Amino acid sequence: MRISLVYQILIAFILAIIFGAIFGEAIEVVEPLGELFLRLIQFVIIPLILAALITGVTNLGTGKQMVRLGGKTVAYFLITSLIAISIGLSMGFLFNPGEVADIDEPTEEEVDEELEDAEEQDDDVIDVILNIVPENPIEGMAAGDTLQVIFFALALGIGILVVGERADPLKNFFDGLAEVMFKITAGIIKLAPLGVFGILAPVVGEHGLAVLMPLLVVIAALAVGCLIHILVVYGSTVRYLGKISPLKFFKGMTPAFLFAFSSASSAATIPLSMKNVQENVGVSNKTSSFIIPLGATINMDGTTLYNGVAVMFIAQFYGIQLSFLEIATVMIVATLAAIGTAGVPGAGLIMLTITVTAIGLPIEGIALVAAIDRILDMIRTGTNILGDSACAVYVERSEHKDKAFQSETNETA
Ligand code: DAS
Repeated sequence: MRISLVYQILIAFILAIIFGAIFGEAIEVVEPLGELFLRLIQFVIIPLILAALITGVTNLGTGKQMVRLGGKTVAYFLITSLIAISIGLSMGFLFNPGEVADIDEPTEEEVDEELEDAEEQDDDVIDVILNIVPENPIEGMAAGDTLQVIFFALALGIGILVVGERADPLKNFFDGLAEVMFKITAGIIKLAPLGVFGILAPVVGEHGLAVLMPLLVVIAALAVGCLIHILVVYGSTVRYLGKISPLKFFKGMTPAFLFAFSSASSAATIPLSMKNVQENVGVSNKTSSFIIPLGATINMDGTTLYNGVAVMFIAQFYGIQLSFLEIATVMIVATLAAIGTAGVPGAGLIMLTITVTAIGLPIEGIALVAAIDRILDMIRTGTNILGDSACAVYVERSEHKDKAFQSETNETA
């Protein structure tokens, strides 16, 4: 009996939690399994993003369609990010984590440890956005800078659209490269259950309840906020804009969600997100090739929501009353910083540095949440990838009206 990938990943996810809880830090022996899988994903991700995006753009048809579809996509990303930061700030008010959490001030060494990372990231929002433009696209690709690869791919794709027929050989090359990369990726994805187990079990083993308990209120505030955002914003998107059943969407996206949750990397989840949104939800390759890689890098609702919760937590912990202007600044800075933060593990903590600095909160506050950042990152990343897929469903329906979702197959991935 062949168990579909959905259930294989679900079983691996549950086993990882059980084995991690039973064996504690000893379970780290399975870490190489997770490492191997992540390396295989990193091996394909840059050429996959490049080819998928260029093909996604060049197959959109005309430049006008590209502008219309791109406009809808970015507008959706910005609106849902603003909703996310509002929910995050509200959860901060509601759960009052800064008062409730029974933790001490971070020690000098804890602060220094976080500050050196924070100082490395002493960019402000403008620098972070400017960094999207590669000084040298090949260098950006070699460095695995997904934001710069996306900028390069969009420029090439638009260039091919503008040049037209004379660029057909280039268009055909990237169509072929995308096809080959999808095939290679499909083979790698079959190992996802092993990857989920190898990545998640050591995290569960390392983060025993002792580490999590004192900050459980922060985890709860983020988890409830993300659940509300997922059910209300994405549920409404697929139901009223995509005109498909939310149940079908959430079930279809489960493998990608579980992998994103385990790996805490939207970029590493791109292949599985594309497979699930195409095969289980019925979004066309054309729409998903454009939106999923783009969204995995510039659309991070979970991370933006987390910024709202964390800013409130730090302000409350240090007894600082945020003014309306400071709250408005957080909303704008967090939304913009999400565009410039790549979908890799820990990106949210970097973004928090930018947000905290922007309103003059004590930067030491970063150290307060650093210990449990991996757990918070899993929740944020799972939310991030669902936002990308919900956007793909909305755009698919709005671009293809009644012809949308015809590519769906019954088999779930
Ligand atoms: N891990 C990031 C991602 O891959 C999210 C984050 O760090 O907030 O989306």
